Amino acid sequence: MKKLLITRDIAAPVIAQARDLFDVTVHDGGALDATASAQALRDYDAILPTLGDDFAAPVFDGDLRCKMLGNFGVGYNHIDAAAARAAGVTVSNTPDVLTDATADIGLTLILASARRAGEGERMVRSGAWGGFGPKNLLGTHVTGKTVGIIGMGRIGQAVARRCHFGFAMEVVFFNRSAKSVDFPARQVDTLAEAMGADFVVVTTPGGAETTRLIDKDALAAMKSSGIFVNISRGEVVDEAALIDALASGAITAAGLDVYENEPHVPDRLRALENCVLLPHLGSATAETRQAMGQMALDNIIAWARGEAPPQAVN
Ligand code: 8YV
Repeated sequence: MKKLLITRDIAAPVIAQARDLFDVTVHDGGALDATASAQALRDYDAILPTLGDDFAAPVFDGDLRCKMLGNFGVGYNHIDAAAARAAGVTVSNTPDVLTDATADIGLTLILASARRAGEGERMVRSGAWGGFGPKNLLGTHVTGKTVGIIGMGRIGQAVARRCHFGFAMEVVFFNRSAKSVDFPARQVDTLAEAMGADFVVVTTPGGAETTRLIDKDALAAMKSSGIFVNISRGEVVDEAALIDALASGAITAAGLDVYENEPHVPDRLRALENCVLLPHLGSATAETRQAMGQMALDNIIAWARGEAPPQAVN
């Protein structure tokens, strides 16, 4: 039996199926650092890793037993897929199954940040609410506003659809290649133009090409009434510049699901009232997480049978 390492405890039915087909170890000690990943690549035939596990280029040096990484997650910026390929290791991911759940978190953050839901919750829980008031916690209207989508991939389109069909919003988007979609949405030529929308939602992949795409200058293109949402990867945004923009009032609010150095969230950010902070919940529904586990495992099974893993990325 081939040896499979699953680096976190995932849905029980997926683990049970894996145990029927492989000699399975489920790692229960949190994310793998580079030393643990390098060792795992020597000890196992296949690995089912996830976000936080360090599979940067150096871990692929030397003689590896492992030939397959079935990543749990669509984003795989924690894996150097080119270095893996060079070492003969196939990498797969889990697209599509998490698109709706992740887009729903985008809308959660648009609404929660616009309507000051975090502040309101804190007020009620702390006992500070004094009752209804015509001017209490006035937020920003969402319906009919413009949204700028940064990265019109699967998740970007799913957010845009919700904004258009659900909230009658005008959709503009910035995408590195030309893209046509089957609902009203206008592609703009510059990042700054999309940043000028009432709401900005970042849905690009992470990785070298998008690191700090949203820098100080990009944030400066936002309106002072603008609301910024990030559901992609923390490193896509210059977090310090975002904190400055929120603290100075250069932008009105933000809703974040991802951070530059997860799980570290800077004190300055946590102290700000005008942002809603979620702990990377994008795909966190029971149904979606099971589907992600199943897809990751299906790719590993295909590889074990000598077939091409359907969601291979390298
Ligand atoms: C995942 C995500 O849950 O799939 C992704 O890329 O960002 C999340 O929704 C997370 O990466 C764990 O795999």
